[in-house]
Amino acid sequence: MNRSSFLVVFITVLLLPISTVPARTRQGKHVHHVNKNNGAGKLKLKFYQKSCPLADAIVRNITWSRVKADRTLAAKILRLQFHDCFVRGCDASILLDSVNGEAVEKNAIPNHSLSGYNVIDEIKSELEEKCPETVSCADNLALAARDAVSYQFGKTLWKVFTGRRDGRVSSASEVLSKIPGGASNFTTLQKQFSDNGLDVPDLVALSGAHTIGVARCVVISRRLFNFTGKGDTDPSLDPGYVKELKEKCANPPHNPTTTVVEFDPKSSLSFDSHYFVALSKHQGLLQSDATLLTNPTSASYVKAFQNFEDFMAQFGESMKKMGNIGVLTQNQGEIRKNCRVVN
Ligand code: HEM
Ligand SMILES: *[C@@H]1O[C@H](CO)[C@@H](O)[C@H](O)[C@H]1NC(C)=O
Ligand SMILES: *[C@@H]1O[C@H](CO)[C@@H](O)[C@H](O)[C@H]1NC(C)=O
Ligand SMILES: *[C@@H]1O[C@H](CO)[C@@H](O)[C@H](O)[C@H]1NC(C)=O
Ligand SMILES: CC(=O)N[C@H]1CO[C@H](CO)[C@@H](O)[C@@H]1O
Repeated sequence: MNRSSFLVVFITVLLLPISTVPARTRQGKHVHHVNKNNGAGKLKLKFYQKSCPLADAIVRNITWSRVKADRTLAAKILRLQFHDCFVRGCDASILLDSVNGEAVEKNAIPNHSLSGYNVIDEIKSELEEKCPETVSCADNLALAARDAVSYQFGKTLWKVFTGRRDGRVSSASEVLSKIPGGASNFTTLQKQFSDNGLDVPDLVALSGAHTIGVARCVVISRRLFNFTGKGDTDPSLDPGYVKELKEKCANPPHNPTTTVVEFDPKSSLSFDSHYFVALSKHQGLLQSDATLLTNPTSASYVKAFQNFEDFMAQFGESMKKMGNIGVLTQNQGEIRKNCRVVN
């Protein structure tokens, strides 16, 4: 064992509560692996307190003013963080622009409707002005996603641990297998989430992000008009809801790639627990939403999260876990000067 790995194990053992020492040290290899490859434990609150005391305020200030002017941005920015974290971890790889025609994450198919990049750029310029090369784009995005959702409440809804660093790689080819598709079944969703250290309560709570925002008709066209290839409709959908959706998405007159429908009709700008109420009435927009009713455990969370406090408590916890995925810390990666390009 070399000196640094000895130190890691030694310090880890010191930090463990006495009662768990025997069990954990037998899995010493595993503990070491976690320390080496998962920097989540190195993220902390007030990471920028000394290096950039204004960081949190700058992010909140700009995010709130942009969301105030355009309430639909809250959903955009929240979704950006999800797409960042599920591919290569929360390393701001989603923000990188293509160089020399190489397709990056934002060029991949699930990107079509992603936006909000300009807000992150605007925050970044202000951060660079006040504290050059200090605050990562990955932290910028994690804080902005929290603040975008929080605007509605006038206070921050969950704690964001910071200290992430930015990755230097972004590749379109990695996206499709990592970002769940709207037609996913429960097995696939559970697998994709557990690959990221997220369990069923996380899956259900995070799907609750669909309490805000919209989806393009194209992502539900099959479900509405050609479910099994016979011009039929998904029978698990509430018939009244189907009628509404069919009118909104009928092609012609509507262009399915540009026409959008709200995830949570009439309250798509409000972060609340109505998504779970609608879902229970078989009015979940995507098959991936509806499928949460097909598993007894997830169905029980769908029921529980109809209570806003219970939903919010789990959502905050799950966002923290999502924000930990594959983070780079300390001397890994870099602090990008411009979120769209590596240094
Ligand atoms: C459980 C697996 C998930 C699936 C299958 C899924 C799928 C989708 C799809 C297909 C859309 C519409 C995209 C389009 O119109 O092209 C969408 C939108 C959205 N997703 Fe998800 N999503 C999932 C989880 C999440 C998570 C974990 C979050 C955030 C924590 C999230 C946040 C959003 C938001 C806010 C929107 C609306 C964006 C807007 O209004 O522009 N989704 N999602
Ligand atoms: C927040 O925005 C207001 C108005 O734009 C500005 O006066 C204030 O200095 C900003 N605060 C920070 C910390 O950026
Ligand atoms: C779920 O979807 C995957 C991928 O499309 C498929 O291979 C699998 O058979 C499906 N599982 C169930 C239970 O339908
Ligand atoms: C419906 O799906 C079937 C089978 O995938 C396909 O052959 C047919 O062209 C589709 N119909 C429409 C109107 O898209
Ligand atoms: C913003 C952006 O990069 N959009 C791209 C999303 O992916 C499609 C297809 O791969 C591209 O044509 C878009 O330019």
